[in-house]
Amino acid sequence: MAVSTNAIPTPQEEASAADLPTQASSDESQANDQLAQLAQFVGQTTNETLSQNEKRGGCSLWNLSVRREWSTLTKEQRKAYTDAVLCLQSKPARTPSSLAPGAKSRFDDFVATHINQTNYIHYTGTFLAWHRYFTWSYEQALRNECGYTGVQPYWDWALSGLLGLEKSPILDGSEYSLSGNGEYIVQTGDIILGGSNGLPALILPTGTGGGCVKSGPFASMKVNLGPAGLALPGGELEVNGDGLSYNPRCLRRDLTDAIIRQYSNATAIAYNILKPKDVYDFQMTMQGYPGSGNIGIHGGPHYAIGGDPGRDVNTSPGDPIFYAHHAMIDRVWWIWQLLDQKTRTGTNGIAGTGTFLDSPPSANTTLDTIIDLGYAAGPPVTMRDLMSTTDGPFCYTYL
Ligand SMILES: [Cu+2]
Repeated sequence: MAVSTNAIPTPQEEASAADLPTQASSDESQANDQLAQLAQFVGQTTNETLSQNEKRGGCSLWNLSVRREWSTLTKEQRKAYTDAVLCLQSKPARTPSSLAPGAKSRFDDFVATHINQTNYIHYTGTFLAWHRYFTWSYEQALRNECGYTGVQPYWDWALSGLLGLEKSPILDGSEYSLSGNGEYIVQTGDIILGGSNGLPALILPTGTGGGCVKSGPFASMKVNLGPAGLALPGGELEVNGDGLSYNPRCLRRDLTDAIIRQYSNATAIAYNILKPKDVYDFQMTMQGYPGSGNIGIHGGPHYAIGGDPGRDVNTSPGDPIFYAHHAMIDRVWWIWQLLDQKTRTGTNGIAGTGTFLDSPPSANTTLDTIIDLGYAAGPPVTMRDLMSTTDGPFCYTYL
């Protein structure tokens, strides 16, 4: 068969800054394409800067690790990840029981640290960097303490919105997922957030589960800590003291497609990357401006998982999906940062103070602010160390 002689071989498509989208498409599939284009461009940028100059932590193209979406992992890779999580849940805690009697395992050390610091790491200047360090430290624990040789996977929420949560590879309940929905139970009333500080309450629907998770790798896991602020259907808040005592119970989930589709679809993600020009707007859009009626792309998946500890901001790392969710949060931040690397990985890439919505008022977060994960992991580092995924202690990128 003859081949046309004037056929020009298609060159490997190089993403250029000039071709990047500037505004989120309201069309879900176009927004997905925009996100892929942005991720490709910043991935390229990451690789270029790595080959150009020396990085503080010695990060190079040779030791760079690549975080991937759950559904792109092989079954063996998925199993290796959940096996390592189960291993972490079987190792004894380092947190003294005098501080957190409920922390029984190394997995719980992370939950206890998050409970302890909840009011200092959400709606603060440290939110993004703290959770970046937390997720990375968890990944390191899986690798160094449980023989995991893979990388922390992330969860593309838009994909789950399109497929439906229960049909998503990450939540389908199979042995190659992070377990799935909880058993169906009758739930009465909606989830009601806020409304106590003069701002309008935000109403969220319940989902299709609500009971204990009964299949997949985490079918028999015990949630030991919390709750410290669990939103229950009907509007009650369940609090068990400071959340640090021993309170073993099953992992509950209440998968809610309507929530993930409304708040964390591809358009919302692209909007969160393209619209905010400063980090204050970026992180507030992501967490939801209080009173705006929007819980943001960060809140969406937390509440779409639902259940216990899914609806408890304090105890949420008690559900193993927390880390894949926060890897995606980190990926969105990584994309946003690299679209204006100089500004967004330095002083001007930080906004906010050390307390939840600056209440009570506290000092501004700076590059010198110290982040300490307590007994979960160490060492304490400064914000300066956490602003780049390749220049400092970290050496990873995202596909
Ligand atoms: Cu958090």
